Amino acid sequence: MTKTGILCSLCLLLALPLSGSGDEFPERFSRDTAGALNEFGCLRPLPPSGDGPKRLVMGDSNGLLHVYEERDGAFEEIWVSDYLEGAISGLDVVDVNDDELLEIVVFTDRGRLHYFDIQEYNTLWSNPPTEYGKITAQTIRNIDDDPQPELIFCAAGRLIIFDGRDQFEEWRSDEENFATTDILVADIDGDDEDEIVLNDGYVFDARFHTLEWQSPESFGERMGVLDIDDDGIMELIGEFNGRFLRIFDIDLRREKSLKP
Ligand SMILES: [Ca+2]
Ligand SMILES: [Ca+2]
Ligand SMILES: [Ca+2]
Ligand SMILES: [Ca+2]
Repeated sequence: MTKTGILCSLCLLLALPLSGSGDEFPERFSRDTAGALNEFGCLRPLPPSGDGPKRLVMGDSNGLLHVYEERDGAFEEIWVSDYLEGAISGLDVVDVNDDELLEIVVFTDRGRLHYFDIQEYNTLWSNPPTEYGKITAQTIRNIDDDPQPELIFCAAGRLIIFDGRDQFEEWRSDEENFATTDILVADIDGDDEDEIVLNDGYVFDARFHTLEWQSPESFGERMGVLDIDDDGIMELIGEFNGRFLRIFDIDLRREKSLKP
């Protein structure tokens, strides 16, 4: 692969939506024309209905969810939610309840979870207001034997695994001091089982939730994975201060040596 090819792959990996079940962003939302838009965690494309216009869903820091529709080359707001009790800190468009329809799943800074349908934007479900404290990081993936995805998030310093369809907490960590702001799920040690990686340096087995490694140092603010030495095992690539990249061999439990 050329140097440019590797860079493109890196950018793609770092910029991919968390679960990727929604439509792709329109072509013109590239880095060149729209800045970092398609890397934002609170902005996602919505699948158009039939041949209908493109739509976007965006959650803002005032706790409102907006849906925009493309009209004559620009976007216009066609729906806005009620106040969702807390700044919206993450969202995804995913079939969260395994009924073969996509939902909008919203996480707020103050521990609220909300599901919306993508036709009329009705609220399908919300968790109780005081169930969780501050949610600092989240992702949605199927990490066990049941077909529905799990919501994997850090709330009030704990790692929580939450069943997406039946809406109950499957597991929570004993540790309650995580300062996690990014969560990644991938097989990063080559044993064919996924790990849950917290960017503040913790690696859990995704299925059994055992702590596999506590790194003495953070993995950066954002994380991506790519096998860059063709050994069949993903390397973890962490971004620090919004720019600097460091590469970790999680299977060897250390930063990768890249000296020439
Ligand atoms: Ca669904
Ligand atoms: Ca599952
Ligand atoms: Ca693994
Ligand atoms: Ca590798």
